[in-house]
Amino acid sequence: MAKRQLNRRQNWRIEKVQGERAARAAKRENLTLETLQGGELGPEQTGLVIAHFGVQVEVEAQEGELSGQVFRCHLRANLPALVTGDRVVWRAGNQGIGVIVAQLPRGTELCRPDSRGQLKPVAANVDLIVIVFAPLPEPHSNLIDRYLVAAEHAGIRPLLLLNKTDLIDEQNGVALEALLSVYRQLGYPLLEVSALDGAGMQALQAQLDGHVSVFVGQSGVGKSSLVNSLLPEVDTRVGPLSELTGSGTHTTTTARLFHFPRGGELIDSPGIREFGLGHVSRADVEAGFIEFHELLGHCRFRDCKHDREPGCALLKALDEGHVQQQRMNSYRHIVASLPSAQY
Ligand SMILES: Nc1nc2c(ncn2[C@@H]2O[C@H](COP(=O)(O)OP(=O)(O)OP(=O)(O)O)[C@@H](O)[C@H]2O)c(=O)[nH]1
Ligand SMILES: [Mg+2]
Ligand SMILES: [Zn+2]
Repeated sequence: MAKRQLNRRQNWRIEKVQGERAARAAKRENLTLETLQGGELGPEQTGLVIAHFGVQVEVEAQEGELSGQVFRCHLRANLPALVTGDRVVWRAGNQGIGVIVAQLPRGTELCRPDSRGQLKPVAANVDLIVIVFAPLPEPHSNLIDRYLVAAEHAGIRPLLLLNKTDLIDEQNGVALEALLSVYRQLGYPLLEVSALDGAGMQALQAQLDGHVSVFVGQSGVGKSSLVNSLLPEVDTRVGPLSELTGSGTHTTTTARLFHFPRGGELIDSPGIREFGLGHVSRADVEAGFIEFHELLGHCRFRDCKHDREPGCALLKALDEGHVQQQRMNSYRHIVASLPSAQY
């Protein structure tokens, strides 16, 4: 017992020392910033984060004579993690590097947990999530469904986008058509394009005009290629697929925002391996399956898990073909992957 108390006291001391050390470091950092700026900072003004690199972000000025120009900025130590699409208050520095003073409230926020389960925003203030997939790398409906749940959870409209239609052939055509038909039946907006030969690109542009969109999806589906096709002057980096596995090679490493000449913005994001939904509840997952909406609340048991319970409205709908088997499997897969506390 005595030993444990001692440990606790020791822990407390360690935490106190570490806290003091962090505070000193933060103070030092702010001091460095002030010296860096020679104590002379421009007036506070609003800006848009168009990319971020660890401790620095790229901010586009939105006011006055600097409007439209891009500046590297440091972050004040007390600021929350900023993300592409964030609106901020910043001050220009006389050494070319500015300082972010404050983050303005986000309208929307697309989040996902990182590999350690910590929730990380992916993009802020977008109103359209474009879920990109392709014949190659092979699409996974479960990943698409996860994005749809995340979109619903964030209150952001989704658009499904099949890229690389030039690669559709006899081998993959049937499976692709089956995949598309699942989402067509659900009424999701769906476009088919090819960044390579330009097919369907005008229809895509029409959907994006005037919106703030983010391209998401597996690495290698062609998100950056689509950006280059839509905005030829941009020339963002595109990478080959792995010859061995046919999967993407994670070419884009940071989300970046681009403007459309006729209004609207587009954020290209790095491809992902998997999309964890550790931050949502079982009810959120249910709400993310739009075909469940009118069924929820009609099961015999209020806490129905839609597994094998008698009188389950979802199982009945599945039986009658109103819910597609693939989507039910996907729902179960996602729920089974939730941390047990949210189950
Ligand atoms: N055949 C064909 N290939 C395409 C098309 N669009 C992109 N590609 C190719 O797909 C590969 C991956 O393209 P990227 O644009 O780098 O893919 P990405 O989704 O941005 O990948 P990450 O940045 O890693 O997430 C490249 O070799 C492109 O040339 C298309 O419409 N048709
Ligand atoms: Mg890319
Ligand atoms: Zn049920």
